[in-house]
Amino acid sequence: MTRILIARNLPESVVAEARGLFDVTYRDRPDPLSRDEMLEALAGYDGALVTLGDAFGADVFSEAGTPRAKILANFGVGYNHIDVAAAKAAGLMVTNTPGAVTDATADIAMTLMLMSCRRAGEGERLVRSGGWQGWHPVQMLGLHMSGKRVGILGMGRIGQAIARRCHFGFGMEVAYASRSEKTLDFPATRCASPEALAAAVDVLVVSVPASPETHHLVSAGVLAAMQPTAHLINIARGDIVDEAALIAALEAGVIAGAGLDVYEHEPRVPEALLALENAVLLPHLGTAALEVREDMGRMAVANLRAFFAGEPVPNPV
Ligand code: 8YV
Repeated sequence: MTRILIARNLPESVVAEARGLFDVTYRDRPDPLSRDEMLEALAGYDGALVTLGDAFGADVFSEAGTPRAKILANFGVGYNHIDVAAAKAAGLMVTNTPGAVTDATADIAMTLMLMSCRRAGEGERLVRSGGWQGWHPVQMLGLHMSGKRVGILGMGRIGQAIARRCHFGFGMEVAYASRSEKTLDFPATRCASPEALAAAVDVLVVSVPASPETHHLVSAGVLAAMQPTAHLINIARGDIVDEAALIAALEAGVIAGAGLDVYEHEPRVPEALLALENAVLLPHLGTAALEVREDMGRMAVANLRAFFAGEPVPNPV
């Protein structure tokens, strides 16, 4: 029977489904695979269901030689922790879970946008500290989102879901920067570069996949192009934003605020960022809802099932 490693704790229904199809070894733990465990996953199993933090770099594949494993089914849409070219060279297919993550991730973008623009994190800390002196007409004034301009950096599935929420829900004007012109069912202006987009909007949302090309795409220069009243939101991957430059921009008032769900070196969040009142910080909650994680798990298992049945795999990357 096909041997599958499930590398991380998952919703029970997903594990049960996988057990119905395969000889499953279930590593019911929250921490990523160690290097030895990655090598064992490649040598001792036909395939593995892996996720964020399981760092299958080129070095792991070269040490593994000719692996037994033929597929890594990633639980998540982002697969920047896997060197896909090296995996393919070692004879492995990589799959992911697009679609299942879209709405939940867009919702977290809106959560961060509202929290950052309306100073909700700061307000909650004020109430909890016992320091709130009572309502007054000019207390904690934030940025009113209705009618403002939102810039989507990366207009893929998640970017479009965010843009739709902004346009239809908040009456915002949408602009975007993307490698290709998109056909959209709502009005949106395409900007020529991240800098041009940054300069044109009140809220800039990072929604591009992580890759060597997008590393530090939101640079000190892009931040400097933003308005001092503007907010940056990142729900993609931490290293797309130059975190040190962001901290400097928030400290100096180059931008008004930031809402982050992801960090350059997760789970490490720099002290300087923790100290900033104008930063809203979430612990990578993008898809953190049971039914979403179940859908992601079902997609990952469906990729494994199709692969071993010799059928076309639904979500190859
Ligand atoms: C996942 C995500 O929950 O799907 C993604 O790429 O960023 C998340 O929301 C997690 O990162 C697993 O990939």
